[in-house]
Amino acid sequence: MDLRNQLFIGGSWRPSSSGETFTTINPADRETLATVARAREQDVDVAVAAARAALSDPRWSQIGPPERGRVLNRIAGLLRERKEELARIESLDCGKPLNQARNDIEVSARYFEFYSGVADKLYGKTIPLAGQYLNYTLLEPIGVTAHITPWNFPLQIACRGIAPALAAGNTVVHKPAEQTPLTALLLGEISLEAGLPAGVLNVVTGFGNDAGARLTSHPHVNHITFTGSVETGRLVMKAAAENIVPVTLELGGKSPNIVLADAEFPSALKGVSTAVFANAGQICSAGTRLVVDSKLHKDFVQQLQKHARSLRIGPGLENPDLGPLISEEQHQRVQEYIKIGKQEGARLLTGGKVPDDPRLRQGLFMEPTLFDEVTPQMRIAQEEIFGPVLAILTFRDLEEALEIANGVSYGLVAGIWTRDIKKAHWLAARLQAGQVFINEYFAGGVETPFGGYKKSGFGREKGLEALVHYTQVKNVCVNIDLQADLETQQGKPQTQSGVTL
Ligand code: TXE
Repeated sequence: MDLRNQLFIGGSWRPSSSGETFTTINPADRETLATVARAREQDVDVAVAAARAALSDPRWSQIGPPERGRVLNRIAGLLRERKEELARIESLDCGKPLNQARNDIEVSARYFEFYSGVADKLYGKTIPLAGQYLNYTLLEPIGVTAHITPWNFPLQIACRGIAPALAAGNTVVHKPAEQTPLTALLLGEISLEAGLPAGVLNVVTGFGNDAGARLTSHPHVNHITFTGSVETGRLVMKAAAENIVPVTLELGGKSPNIVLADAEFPSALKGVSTAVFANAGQICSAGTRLVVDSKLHKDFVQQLQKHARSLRIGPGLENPDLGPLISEEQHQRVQEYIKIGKQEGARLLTGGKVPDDPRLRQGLFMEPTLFDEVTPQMRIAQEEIFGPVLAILTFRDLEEALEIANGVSYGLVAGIWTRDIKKAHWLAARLQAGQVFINEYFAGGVETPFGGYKKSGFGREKGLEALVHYTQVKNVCVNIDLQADLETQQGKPQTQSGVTL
């Protein structure tokens, strides 16, 4: 694949300053897919300087919100035009089934479309004050925004942060995950074609410990949006603290699907399966814990087992149900957790190994895996595995279901399956999760606020809520008291007012 082996900085392509490159593999066969430039600290510095210069470039700062919106809308259009090409590249680079990759590109386009419509609606307020004042607020861009993204939804997650940042008039430096750098580079190309001025979006492909670390500690970065692991999130936050820079962190989860005895059986079954097996379980909001009423447990699990065994595994381009895992590390990690689950005494119902199919031998595949008789304190019930592994737990009453569901350090998403609206809302009100789905999972699009409680992070992305991260409020207070001026001119004594801080 020819992806120039270059970084996208200041609207043009350039090799990394050291001339170094690295390869990205196809996880379906471990073959090299493409070679890309490896950005080091120096390259990040150049990218940040380009983004900083673009902030005051009149081609960006003066074009006005409607035109900014139009440029974003053109990006959405070009993403759609190149949907098939981008989806195939995404599928090859991260292993996901082609249809899921097609959806990723459509959602990426939606992010640009949605935020393009917001660019000219970032209104301030007028605030009535006592006395003769005109007081108003302005929403200004925050400056250079850094975006560090993971490999599970490469283009979607990038666009989730970049589109609102641009809509609000910021500039961007994006470091995609080293495992999946390809579509980010194409987004750079598309943005230029759409008329985004040079330097407004910069893409530095590289690794976390040098390029990523430099970006998060750069003194001219004004906001950091990070999606990834808790461990790296902590480092990002520490780096940001040095420069007193705000961060938005989305750090994964251990989300429960609570199935009550009166649930509509087939849709709950389908929902629970999709929640854990889509993208081979490599989703921050995957439903990786099934918390099922003990009365329903036997039947439900039997059906789920049958369903899991019927899922097709294969290379993403063949459009299977499950593609490969992203990397050797992730493949090892999932197998390690399967070992831990067995050692902890959970009952392996199905899966738990690399598929026997010789056709899949070269790839990083894992069978869909169900663990029954899991107890809440087991590591496989507490820790994020990031693979197609479901931990099954049972409950006897709603209080217990809630206690299990909330009994982890994460709080990203939760699913509830029941026909009883009172029970559903009783749970929804008490669940510690940024998004709650009732008789559904993964619903909602780019419009709905998304983010974590507890260690799943903070700040909300998507929807109008995201814009708060990419704007800063300036309050302007004007004294319009003509009478006071008159009295001062006449030499009347003025009383000194107090100070409100
Ligand atoms: O994540 P990292 P990894 C979870 C999931 C997975 C685990 C490890 O449980 O098994 O994390 O995955 C960049 N400064 N999630 O190692 O390290 C890195 O280059 C700045 C959940 O891939 O967090 C990449 O671009 N940046 C998650 C990004 O951080 C650094 C999605 C994510 O990598 C850096 C992915 C540093 N010091 C993994 N070190 C979700 N929330 O969806 C790394 N990076």
